[in-house]
Amino acid sequence: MATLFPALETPSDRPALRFGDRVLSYRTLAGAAGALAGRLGGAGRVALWATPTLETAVGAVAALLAGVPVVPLNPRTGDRELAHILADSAPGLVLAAADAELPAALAGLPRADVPTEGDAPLPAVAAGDEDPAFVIYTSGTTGPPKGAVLPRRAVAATLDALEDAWHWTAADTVVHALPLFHVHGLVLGTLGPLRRGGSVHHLGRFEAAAVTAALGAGGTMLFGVPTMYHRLAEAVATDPALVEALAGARLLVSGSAGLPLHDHERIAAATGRRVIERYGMTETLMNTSVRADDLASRPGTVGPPVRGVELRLVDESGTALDAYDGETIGEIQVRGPNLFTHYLNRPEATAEARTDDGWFRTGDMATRDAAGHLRIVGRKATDLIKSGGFKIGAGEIENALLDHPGVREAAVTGEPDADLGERVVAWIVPVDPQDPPGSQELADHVAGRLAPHKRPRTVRYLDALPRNDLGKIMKRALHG
Ligand code: MCA
Ligand code: AMP
Repeated sequence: MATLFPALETPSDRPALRFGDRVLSYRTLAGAAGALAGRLGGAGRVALWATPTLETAVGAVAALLAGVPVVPLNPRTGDRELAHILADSAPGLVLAAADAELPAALAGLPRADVPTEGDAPLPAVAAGDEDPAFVIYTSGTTGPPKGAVLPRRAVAATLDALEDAWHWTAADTVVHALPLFHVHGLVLGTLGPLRRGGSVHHLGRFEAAAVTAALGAGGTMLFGVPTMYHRLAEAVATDPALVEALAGARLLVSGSAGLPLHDHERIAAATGRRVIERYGMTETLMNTSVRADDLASRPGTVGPPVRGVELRLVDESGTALDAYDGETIGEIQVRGPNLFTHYLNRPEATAEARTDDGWFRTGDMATRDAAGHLRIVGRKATDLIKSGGFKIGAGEIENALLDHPGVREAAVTGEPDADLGERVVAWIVPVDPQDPPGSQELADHVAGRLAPHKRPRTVRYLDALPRNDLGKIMKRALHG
């Protein structure tokens, strides 16, 4: 296949990556990534210690140049989840910044420090379109996260479809503060600009002042999850510099969860700018987006399918709906070059995810209006929680909580949260009602085993969980 990064073939001194104060030009990126790529051939899969740093971006580019699949690791992953990901993906090497301290679980793996300078030539492209580019772990309703295997053509197809939808060019600088171990921050926010020959400006961590400065310093597009736009919507009331910065951006893009209308409205009222939403999923990369030239469309929709994506709504029997009425609700199913190939080591889950004729079942429920614009209204599975834009399975948290010696029974649900969209709530039946484990202790327990973003933000104690005649926990009764 053709290279994923044409701009590396004729390197220039234009900035490719900026992380805080550290900047790498296309020339230096090509030289550094080329040097690392030359050492990766035959490594099998490589794990990438995905701190929000230059090194993570260089490491991902190097592995893609070498045709070696990348398994991004959340550097905050707890011990149990990390052990699962390592056992499941069996990387042959870990890529990390030279100053990164790696946990004991990675000590047995050879390590390659990611360089940020070098002048090696690019390796010849050895990988094909269907070869894997990434294995990205994503939560399901039960059990540990599954590794979605994303082929190189899916990465190329999705980024090129967004070029079309967003009029994305080499002149754009994408500003963001997203984590680099998921599709949003890594594929869209980092590889996206590099595929166009444009720039990335990563803020390190999300803060309104940093957004203001980066947009003021030449940023043209802002990518964020709704929690970030919610915080900006709060801030615009008292921050004229932020208002000016947002008003001057070419495109404000939100995704990973739905952006509430109230936040849309507050940002539009203060800045005169419309935040556009796009809808994607780890397994499918991007499915739909409001187009850059369609800023008049109503907030709250995620737009029509992007180029190359076939999309249908189906009813409960799996029959395709032909309604374009903005009312009839069906499950979104998609087909196209943007799709993953399989879940690593999970043939049954892979088979279940698709219909016999190759449509991927997203589990998201939506309506579609006369113009073909989707409005997402919910999810089929109540056991999937979206908090801060992270997908979190209730089952994995329940299992972690049940490992705590003070917990007899546990159920996990999501509750609406103005900042996070949804908040993880744990319902606990303690072993000793007189001396239950505290909420902070349970949050630390989950954060240490799984990841901090999966920790319960609220813990409620019960004498017993509501169960039906078959003994199944009735989660709907919990909130009643
Ligand atoms: C708190 N912390 C803890 C604990 N409690 N650490 C260990 N144990 C604990 N008990 C730490 C955290 O690690 C963090 O450290 C700090 O305290 C604050 O964490 P937290 O409260 O969780 O942060 P937050 O304010 O809730 O974060 C909001 C956020 C974040 C920044 C918006 O949710 C975020 O980055 N979301 C992005 C999600 C995303 O990229 N999703 C894409 C996947 P410290 O202060 O040092 O940081 S979806 C996708 O890819 C699809 C394809 C799509 O469509 O996009
Ligand atoms: P993940 O599996 O973490 O990649 O998350 C994918 C899920 O995020 C989708 O299945 C949707 O439920 C949700 N999602 C992503 N973008 C949007 C959006 N713009 N509006 C509503 N939900 C979204």
